[in-house]
Amino acid sequence: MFLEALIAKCFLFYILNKIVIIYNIIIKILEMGICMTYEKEFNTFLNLLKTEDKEKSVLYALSLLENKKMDVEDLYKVLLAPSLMYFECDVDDLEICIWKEHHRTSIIRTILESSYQYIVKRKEEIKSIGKKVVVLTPAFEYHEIAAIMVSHFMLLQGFESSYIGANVPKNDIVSAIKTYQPDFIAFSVTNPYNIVVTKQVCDELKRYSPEVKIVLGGQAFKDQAALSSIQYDYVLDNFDDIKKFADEVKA
Ligand code: B12
Repeated sequence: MFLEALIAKCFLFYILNKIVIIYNIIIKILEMGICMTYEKEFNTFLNLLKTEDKEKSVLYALSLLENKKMDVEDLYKVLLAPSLMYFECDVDDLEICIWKEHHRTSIIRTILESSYQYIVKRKEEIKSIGKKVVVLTPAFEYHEIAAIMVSHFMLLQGFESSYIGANVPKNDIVSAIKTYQPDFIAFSVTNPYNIVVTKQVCDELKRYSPEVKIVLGGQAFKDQAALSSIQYDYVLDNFDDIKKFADEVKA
């Protein structure tokens, strides 16, 4: 009797847990406006990604830009970012899931780099705001998709933006700052373990190049406590914040 009650309780807890997870995913997707405007495109893209057909996935995403069904900003916000953020593995074997995730990332990355030509095409309509930004991820941080997207969003907002890579050691950051003399340096940090290294770089920048304003973003800073030890000037949460940031710092 006791055992049956315990099993029933566990089952109920399991179901409730799943409902909460699904609810959170739906809310996040709703927040990003997917269900409203681009539901069909998102589902088509996701189904192609699930088949792991790189050729079809890349061509489909680029056709949306080519046929002006979406602009670069919406492609990133509505298709590319969510397809990684909400990646769900369809098998139980963790080993398989890892390379499946890597494969999907490689598809997204190809689309991301190919979309650059559409930013170049829009160059004439983009008004320069007279500010330079260097975008990167610090040493040990390999998650770079958001950083590349951020750099592209910055270009679209009129910044002169240079993405200098992932896993960039402190000395290379200092050297890039000396060479480019940017107004801003934007860090994308995903893994909370990399807060320590971010703090070290920010301390150094504040000591030797205080004129360069530091912008932080990424999953590592979702927890406010992570920011308490770091010297920074701006913290941004998502791509929409980049527009607000550009409006604020325009020359
Ligand atoms: C792809 C991926 C990888 C790839 C990255 C490849 C690449 N070239 O970038 C690889 C395979 C390398 C990888 C490795 C690892 N990963 Co990983 N990875 C992911 C995954 C699936 C997607 C990340 C991504 O690109 N998302 C898309 C971008 C657009 O979204 P985003 O980063 O959240 O960015 C948003 C905001 O944060 C913001 N933003 C981010 N940066 C900035 C900066 C500025 C200035 C602004 C304005 C905004 C902004 O804008 C975006 C839109 O809102 C996530 C899953 C997830 N749920 O996030 C796991 C995930 C991030 N990885 C995770 C882990 C644990 C790892 C590993 C430690 C695994 C391991 N044991 O080896 C390593 C760590 C490697 C390292 N040293 O960095 C965990 C992190 C958990 C945690 N919080 O600690 C996650 C969440 C998976 C999970 N559910 O456990 N990973």
